[in-house]
Order: sequence, then C-alpha cells, then structure tokens
Amino acid sequence: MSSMSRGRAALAGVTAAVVAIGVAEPVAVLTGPRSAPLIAVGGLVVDVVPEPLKQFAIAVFGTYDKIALLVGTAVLLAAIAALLGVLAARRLRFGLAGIAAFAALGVAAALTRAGADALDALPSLVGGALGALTLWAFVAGPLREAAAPSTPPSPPAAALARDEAPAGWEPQEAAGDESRRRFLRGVGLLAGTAAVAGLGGHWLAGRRGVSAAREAVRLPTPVAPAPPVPAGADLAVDRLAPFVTPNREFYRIDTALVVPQVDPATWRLRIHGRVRRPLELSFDDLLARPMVERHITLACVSNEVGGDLIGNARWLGVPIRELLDEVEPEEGADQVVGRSVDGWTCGTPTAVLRDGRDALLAVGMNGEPLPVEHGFPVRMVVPGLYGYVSACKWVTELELTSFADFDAYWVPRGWSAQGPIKTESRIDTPRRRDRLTAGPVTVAGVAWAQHRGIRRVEVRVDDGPWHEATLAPTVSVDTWVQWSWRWDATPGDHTLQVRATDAAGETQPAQRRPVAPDGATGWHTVPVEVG
Ligand SMILES: Nc1nc2c(c(=O)[nH]1)N[C@H]1C(S)=C(S)[C@@H](COP(=O)(O)O)O[C@H]1N2
Ligand SMILES: [Mo]
Repeated sequence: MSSMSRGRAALAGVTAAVVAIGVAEPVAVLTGPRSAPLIAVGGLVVDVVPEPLKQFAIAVFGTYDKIALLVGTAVLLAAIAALLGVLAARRLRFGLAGIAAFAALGVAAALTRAGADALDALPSLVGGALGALTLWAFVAGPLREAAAPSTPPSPPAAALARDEAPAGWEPQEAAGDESRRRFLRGVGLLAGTAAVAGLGGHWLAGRRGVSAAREAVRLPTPVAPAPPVPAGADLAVDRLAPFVTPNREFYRIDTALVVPQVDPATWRLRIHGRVRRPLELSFDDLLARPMVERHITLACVSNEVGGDLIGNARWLGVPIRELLDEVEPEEGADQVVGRSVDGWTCGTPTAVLRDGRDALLAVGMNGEPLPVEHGFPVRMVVPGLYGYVSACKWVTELELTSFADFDAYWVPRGWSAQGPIKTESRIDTPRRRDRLTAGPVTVAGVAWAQHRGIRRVEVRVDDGPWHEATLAPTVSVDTWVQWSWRWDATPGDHTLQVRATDAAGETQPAQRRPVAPDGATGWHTVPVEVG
C-alpha cells in the first residue's frame, strides 16, 4: 500500500486520464475522429440523454450546447479520474479496474456508432493502456519515489536538547521539496506530452477533412433555374432578417459532435428497401442528372416562438420525386427513411415526396457546394416539413419502409413522426425592451407557412385591434415572407404582437405550446418602451 498523499493521488489520477485521452487522439487520426474516446462517449451521451435535459441544454447553451457537453464531459471525467487516483493509492487494482472500465466504455461507444469497424476500438484501447501505465508508474512504478509524501521530518530530540542547529533536518526538508518537485515534473511532463499529442492529433485529423474536395466541385447549371427574387422581397429594414440567409449565418442543428467528412469520390446513395428496382448512385451520377434550383425556407421544430432556428436558401438539386419514380416503391411503403453517414435518420412521408413539391436531393446552397456542416456532399431539403423529419444531411441512403415498421431518430425520443411546419410569424424589429422615440416606428419581421403560403400578417399593440401588415413579394409558397407595419408609437410601455394566416385561411393560434412534440405555437410578443 502506498502512503501517497490524497492530493498527489488525485493529481496522478487526472494525469493518467489526460494521458489516456491525449494519446488516443493521434491514434484516431488513423481510425477517424469519431473513434476518439471523448467524441465517441460524447456521441453516446447525445443519443441517450433524456429529452428534457437536452431541451434544457439547448435552452441554456443554445448553439453552444455541443461545446458545453464536451466541457461538461471533461470536467466529470477529471473528477472521476481524481477519485480513481485516490482509490489507486490505496489499492492499485481498483484504480486500474476503473481505467479499464472507462476504456471499455470508450470501446463500446466507438464500436456502436454507425459505420464503425473493429479498428475503431484502437484509440480507447491504446489510451486506456497508457493511462493505466501512468497510474501504475505513480503509485507503484518508477515515479513512486517521487510521489512519496513530504512528511515534515522532526528534528532529532537530541539535537533540540543540545539547543543546536538540528543536524540533518534541513537536508530532509529539502528532500521533501525535491520529491514534490520531481512529482510535479513527472505530472507536467506526462500531461504536457499528452496534451501536445492530443491537440496535434486533433489538428491532423481536421486536416484530413473534405474542404479541398468541396472546393473542387463544379456545380452543374440547373435545367430549371430558381425564379428570380422579385425586387422588394427584401424590405431592407434594419435588423430584419434578409430574404436569403447567407450560408455563414444559416442556423445549424444536428447531433454530430464532429462534422462528418464525406468524400464525394467515395460517396454513394443507395435507394432501397421496399422498392421494385433498387438504385445506387455516385456523386458524378447525381451531378449528371437534370438539376433544379429553388428558394426553400428550412425550419427547425425546436425553434421557439420568435426564435432564429430558421433560414432561407437557394438550393440546387435533383427532385427526389424522379428518383422515387425510377425505383418504383411498393404499395404501403409510406415512409422514406433518409439515413446519414453517421447513422442519424429521418422519416418522410413517401406521398409528400411524390406530390409534386420541390423536394430535393441537394448539392448546392446559395450558389456553392453545400457547406460541410450543412451536409456536404448531399442532403435532403423538403419544402413544408421540419428538418428533423426531412432534411437529412450527409445522406447516403433512402430506404423505403412504412411508418408502422420504422421509427426515425427523434421519434422514440418523444417527437412526432409527422412534422409539417406550423404557420408562424416573428417580429424582427423592434427588439425586446428596445427604447423607442414616440412617433412613426417601422415594425417588421418574417412569416412562414411553407408549401401553403402566407395570406395575411397582422400586428396589434397592447391587446388592441389587429392591423394588417404589408407583405413583401416572395418567390413561392415554399419561402418565408417579409412584412412591415407602420406604428404611430405613443409614450409609455407597450407590447407588440404578431399573427399570420396561411393561404388556406388558418390563423396561427394564440395558445402557447412548447416545441415538443411537433413545433411551438403562440404569438410572438415583444415588449418595448417608448420615450
Ligand atoms: N445527419 C443529420 N442530418 C440532420 C440532422 C442531424 O442531426 N443529422 N438534424 C436535422 C434537423 S433537426 C434540422 S432542423 C436540419 C438543420 O439543417 P441545417 O443544420 O443545415 O440548418 O437538419 C436536419 N438534418
Ligand atoms: Mo431541427
């Protein structure tokens, strides 16, 4: 049994964990970033975390939820590693068993990811082995000496009695200092080396991405170009969301902790399942097909009333309808499951994909190849449906099945299998708690009811009468529309509210409902002060 102090034992445990995670990174350069233990376990956490906790994380951290998850995982891991260190100082076996358990978790997480192979176990195995070695070295191995406690040696009683300088006392204290220094040097050297290996490996893995392949893509000219955006679709009001969302400002939502890097040279799309003629396409096959280009507004089901998880882009792609006609779906195959390279799935009604709307297998976004985080090289875009049931990024499979036979990713997690976009409207200006000057104020925002279209937008002040806003022209029923209303603001505190009516005559309900299971409802309400 070691007589290591608790602080040192804890630090030894944390060092062992840093070594384990750090050395796993360069190994993951060979096996792919998703096999690195932190990312693999983090991915597992994303998949198994209960829905309310996930909602909470998104509410608190917003789009930083992934970073929060990784930092949280790292902090938790450090705490457990410290405990393991303390445990190991008492009984090395227990500490080593703890590390083995973590390595096993890493292996299990890496091997259960979609598309994993046996080699994906390697980063966790190598990390676990070197972590265990580190712990052993501190507790029972070559670094043990260094880790011995600096028990303050008492001066020999005889020396005190003689009231002389206690012989041998100072040198012993120096030995304690020296021991601490050596221990800290060992910690610093190991943790430092592991950190360099970890960051270096992470950077190298990033360089093996597909941005070069993306830049080399030449998008074909569409046979059916997007109808031009009418002059005036953009009201050019300050702080009003632009009609077309630039790629860099487009919201991003997915479960991927590392953005999948899919090489277009090896990409394949399999259309299979309950079809008479299964089809497999390469990226070049896809690019050789007639392409259409359309403005389509994508929205996330997790968008709160007034939220910004929505964007409008010009998408270039092949109509999914045409591909489905070719594979000839069987009777009763009422669901098309889009499957991403990382295993994520969405389930889209076959009927929706075949009803004539511009559902696309998209390769281009606003005139560029898809940005990697938006699904490069190929994704689905379906007008009128929330992204979680239709907008599969990094798509590699379309499987014909039925809703009775298969639940896509979010369905067992409490979200509705059907996800038509609800009619919504948002006030972009003024903003919450803005202080305005009395007199004319431009109230403006966007409204959307994809594939039905917006007929009317109304604004009211302080529960007063509804006033019809002016709608900007738009390109089709598949995009949002800008609106504005001139308000003669009077001094005092006021509340602005907006509601939209779709082309079918349905007005969005006042009742506030949460985003789960199938999209929020309620009127966007903005309190302002007029001075
Ligand atoms: N592979 C994959 N595709 C995905 C998702 C995902 O988690 N993984 N999320 C979906 C959701 S919930 C939405 S709202 C849209 C968002 O697309 P964007 O990130 O390009 O805005 O992508 C969809 N496609
Ligand atoms: Mo979403």
